[in-house]
Amino acid sequence: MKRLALLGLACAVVVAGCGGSSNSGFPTIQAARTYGLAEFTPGQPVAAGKPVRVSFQIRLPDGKPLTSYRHGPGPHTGVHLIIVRRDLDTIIHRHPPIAADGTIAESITFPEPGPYRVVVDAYPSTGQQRNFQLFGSLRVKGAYAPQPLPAYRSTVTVDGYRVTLHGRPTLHAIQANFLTITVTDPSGKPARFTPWYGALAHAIFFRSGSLDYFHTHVCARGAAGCTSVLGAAKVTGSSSTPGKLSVGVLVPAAGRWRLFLQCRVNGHVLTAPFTLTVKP
Ligand SMILES: [Cu+2]
Repeated sequence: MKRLALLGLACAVVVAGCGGSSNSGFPTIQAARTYGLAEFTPGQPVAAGKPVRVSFQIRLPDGKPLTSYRHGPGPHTGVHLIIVRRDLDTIIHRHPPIAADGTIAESITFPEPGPYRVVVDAYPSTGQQRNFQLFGSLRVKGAYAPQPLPAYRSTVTVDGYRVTLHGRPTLHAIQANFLTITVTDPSGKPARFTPWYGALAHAIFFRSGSLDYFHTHVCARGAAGCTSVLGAAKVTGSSSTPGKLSVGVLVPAAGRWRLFLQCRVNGHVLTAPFTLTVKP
């Protein structure tokens, strides 16, 4: 109950039309006076391993498509399309192009069968609104063997890069905290981060089971539009030493969370997943 009440509050503060969450079935056009996903494709299960065109528009409360999005440097621009398998085994994160008529489309190859949650995190340039999320789902054909959430591990190796979480702060819901994370390249040297989708690192959080979502960033020094806001709490990551990140954690509810840390090193985009426990 507490969790739901807090989430409701966060939605009311951050977003005018926080509706649109559908945990099952395909996205539908929302009722009047809320933002919604429209013209979402694919509307049918798709094959794994083949490119699929994922496309949609965001519909405004007045029924028109949203065509005006924030742009510029920094990560808080346009539309972030984040698709996770329900068991949090796979994540896809893109910032697709937006056509003049508001159509957003991206070609995506889904690696594995199963049910996926679609999160559209939008940064409109109009109104007072910061950003808001809309949700959908899609299914990739084939047998789905859900994986249990892995136990906590402090080091994850991706393509020879070692991503290590140092210390283990006690994390609480709706309280900003920081994780110190280092990344070394295959030769053991500190990684050099280069901006990807406007940030040195993206930290995408999903809660196991309910798939609640939050997203924070680490930006280059002096970058604008890098602070994530949840109700009255704010967090901005930083990186002052090569290979080292101070990653902001801010999540709406207690539980077990998957953190997908993404950064670009030597032209490589790395995705390092960590399991985190967040207390009430
Ligand atoms: Cu991001």
